[in-house]
Amino acid sequence: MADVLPVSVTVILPTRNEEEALGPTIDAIPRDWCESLEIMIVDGNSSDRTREIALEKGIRVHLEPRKGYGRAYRTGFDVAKGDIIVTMDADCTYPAEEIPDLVRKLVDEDLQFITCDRLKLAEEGSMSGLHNFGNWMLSFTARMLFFYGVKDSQSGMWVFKKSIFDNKKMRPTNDGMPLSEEIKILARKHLGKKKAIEVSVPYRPRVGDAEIHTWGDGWKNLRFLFFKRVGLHRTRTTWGALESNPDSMNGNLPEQGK
Ligand SMILES: Nc1nc2c(ncn2[C@@H]2O[C@H](COP(=O)(O)OP(=O)(O)O)[C@@H](O)[C@H]2O)c(=O)[nH]1
Ligand SMILES: [Mg+2]
Repeated sequence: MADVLPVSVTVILPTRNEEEALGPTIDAIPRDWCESLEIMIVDGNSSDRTREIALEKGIRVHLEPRKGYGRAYRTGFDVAKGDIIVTMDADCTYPAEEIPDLVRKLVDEDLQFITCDRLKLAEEGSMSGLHNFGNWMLSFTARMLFFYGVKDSQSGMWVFKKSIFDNKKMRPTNDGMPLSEEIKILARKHLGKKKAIEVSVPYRPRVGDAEIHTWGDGWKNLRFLFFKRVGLHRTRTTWGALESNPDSMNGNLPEQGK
């Protein structure tokens, strides 16, 4: 085995009712390749067994009752203990086995931010025709509006140094799905093309049902891009976790379904 990387890493998985896919997603994350590895879910009040499964697997559970994919990350980024953060959906679509190599690349090449492009290596059945088209439309629009050159604006796998958020301008503001395109726009803008890069990774069919509303989310993403371009996007909630958010580290997590 290659040397253990002298870094601390947190893998954040946002979850909302992912009881089917969460177990295999956690199991696919390689262990013992870095000095310290924290794996956590930021759970959006799942009503199925999601949190129970995470606890059974021995990973950290942070409960963020406020709704939204972006909200989960804006909380998770704040409470993560690692110096390097890795993000993925908890639905078996992203290649967890690539995490060590991606982190090694970040460190060896002295990068700040890596976003993982899914389009080039997408496996059959991973994206429906409509999602593929929507994704292309959004990525094309983002490239036109921001000239930032990222191919896959909607990818949810990023590997980056937590310290990028020391610069408050780097903190994404959107609580929904548009956080995904927002973080890439910010990274390219504030960190530059040399330190914020895109690499291609495989993308696989989802396990379990998605809650994404194709038309509604697509429209919100598109609207966000235009508002952001003219500086009219706004944030409704503040950066970071609420003090009242339960966390398995603090032993105040309520039992699931209670
Ligand atoms: N905490 C939290 N997680 C969410 C929420 N909505 C979606 N997720 C999770 O975010 C990830 C991305 O959602 P997904 O349905 O896979 O969207 P898609 O990949 O764009 O089709 C999944 O792991 C979901 O379980 C939410 O409101 N709160
Ligand atoms: Mg997904």
